[in-house]
Amino acid sequence: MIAPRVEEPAPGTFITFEGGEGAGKSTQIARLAATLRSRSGREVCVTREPGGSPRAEEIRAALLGGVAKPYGPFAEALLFSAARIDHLDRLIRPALRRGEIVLCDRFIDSTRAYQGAAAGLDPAVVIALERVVVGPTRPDLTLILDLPPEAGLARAAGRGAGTGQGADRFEAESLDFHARLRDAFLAIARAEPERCAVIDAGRDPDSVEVAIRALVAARLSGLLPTERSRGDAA
Ligand code: T5A
Repeated sequence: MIAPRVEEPAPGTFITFEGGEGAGKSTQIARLAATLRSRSGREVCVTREPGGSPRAEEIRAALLGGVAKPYGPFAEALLFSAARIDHLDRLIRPALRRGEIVLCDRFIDSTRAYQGAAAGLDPAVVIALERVVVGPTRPDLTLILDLPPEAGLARAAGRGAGTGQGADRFEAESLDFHARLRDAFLAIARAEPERCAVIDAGRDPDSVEVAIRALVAARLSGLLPTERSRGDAA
């Protein structure tokens, strides 16, 4: 018999970034990481899904190359889950146990939105997978970068221009698929307002960064002390 895994609450802080293609997650994660490194006094771990650990990166290459597409959304969800198990065990949970701030580019909400809402996998299956794969390791805050799909896909295409890289497995889906994704992320935010916040990602990168900093400061007290309060404490 497999004994249930009992987990102590970890002292770290887990922040995930979600949204459609090209919403600006990687750009904003890099900016927030730099801010947190200079102002929080804590270690910051930046990671992504699918991927984040060597084995999970191997699964990422297969998934984004479309290897699992012919098997359908359930099989794809199982592969995302396999990558997530390794990522959680090897990187995320150890970092949280050390008290670090973990910034993760996509996590469970991407499975809910892409394989669930957009590709049609039964929500009960998605939730069951979450329960066994993620267990209690849930984000403290999820920032959903919201953008019309046309704009996000144009950004993603612009980034790939001149690199010889075409659209990946999910970027190549129909506009209707990407519209369902956007609706799904907004529905997740409405259903879990304590965990999630929606950011208007259609603005310039500096304005989006300011909005994200304000949200992090408001939602996670003590993580981003102002210059003034740090000076007062010194
Ligand atoms: N997936 C993932 C699932 O289907 N299920 C799952 O469970 C999980 C975890 C991952 C794919 O896997 C799927 C979802 C994805 O399709 P990926 O390459 O990591 O693939 O895809 P994305 O996460 O979408 O990464 P992108 O790099 O495409 O988008 P980002 O990170 O949101 O955007 P970013 O920062 O790289 O910016 C894109 C371009 O826009 C510019 C940037 O300079 C860059 O050129 N930009 C802006 N331009 C104007 N204004 C702004 N505010 C801008 N911000 C950035």
